[in-house]
Amino acid sequence: MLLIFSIFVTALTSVKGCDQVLIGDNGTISSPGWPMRYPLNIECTYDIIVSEGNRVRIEFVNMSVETSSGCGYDSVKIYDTNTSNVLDTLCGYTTGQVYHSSANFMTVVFNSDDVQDDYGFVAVFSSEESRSKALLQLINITILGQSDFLGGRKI
Ligand SMILES: [Ca+2]
Repeated sequence: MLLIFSIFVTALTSVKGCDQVLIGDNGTISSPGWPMRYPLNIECTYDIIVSEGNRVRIEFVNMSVETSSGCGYDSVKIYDTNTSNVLDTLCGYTTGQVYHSSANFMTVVFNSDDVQDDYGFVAVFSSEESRSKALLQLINITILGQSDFLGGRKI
């Protein structure tokens, strides 16, 4: 619990209703009232923003959301905000799912209907280097390495 709290405070969080905007390279999101049961009839949007040039990695570490076909009753939807693609729609009791955004932001939307609550979810996010940024660094190293090599040869 202490660990979760310390991760949580590393992100700047603003809360409006149950909606949250989280700006930072590490943080935690959870359903309202966690670890108590979530309310009926809610929609909560979590906007996660990490350092520019990086991308968001999110892992669902707790999941207790009413199971239904196609998660039509209660659901956790993960959006790649940059492309508007839905990366996945979750419900039920499976944990350990990991998702990556294509840019430095991601949106998670939690919905519950008017019947049957449950304990909800916890997800931990972090910032990781995007492939294009890693590639740029590799190119820089290669070019720098080459110029050093040419300099050393004194052509
Ligand atoms: Ca429900």
